[in-house]
Amino acid sequence: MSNLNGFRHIPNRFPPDEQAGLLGAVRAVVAAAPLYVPTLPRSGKEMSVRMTNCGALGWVTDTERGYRYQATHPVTGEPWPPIPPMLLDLWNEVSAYPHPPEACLVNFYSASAKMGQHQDRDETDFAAPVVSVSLGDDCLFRIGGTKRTDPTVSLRLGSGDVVVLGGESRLAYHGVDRIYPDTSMLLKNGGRINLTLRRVTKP
Ligand code: MD3
Ligand code: FE
Repeated sequence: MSNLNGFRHIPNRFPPDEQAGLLGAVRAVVAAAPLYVPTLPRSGKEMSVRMTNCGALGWVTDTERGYRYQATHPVTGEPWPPIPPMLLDLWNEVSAYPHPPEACLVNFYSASAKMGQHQDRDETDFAAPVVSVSLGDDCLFRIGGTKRTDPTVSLRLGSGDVVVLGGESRLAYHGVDRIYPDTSMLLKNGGRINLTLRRVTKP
């Protein structure tokens, strides 16, 4: 694997009872900050993933203003709700970074949703890792190197899995090729939730 130093996959980091606890916290976040339909800069093309955030800053995209972090929901104009304590605890355990995360992006995938290969580079502090939690249906995740043409590896992420993207993997291209429907009972109506904890600004 090229450029995957700093990549760590922790299968089943959260047992089923803690997954249910996290899901409850995510439902409270979504009640305060509804999922919205992100659109690509300029083209206005809708992404298939639905998004919201918690934390001081949220990652958003819309046609007019493009990719950015901001302190308020792009539709309601309200501040984002706080990051749930269970996720702050996870960050303290796995990030090896001495400052708290500022953003937690919540991605919801229906059975047909995907995320194309991209780099996460809207943050100004790449010293901190990105910490990801998967809930619900399994997905096929694919990660490459820091160049779009680098070779990629695919891996299946299941409910309760955690992925830590630090070091050289922090700027690796990555995406979600597919969802495997009906592979988890956590979400009554199926689908997948991904939570990503991020440090955005330099402390
Ligand atoms: C590798 N989310 O929100 S999580 C994203 O499953 C995103 O929703 C995917 O890519 C998802 O930007 C993948 C795992 C992940 C998150 C951030 C990364 C992998 C990463 C940052 C750098 C390299
Ligand atoms: Fe990403």
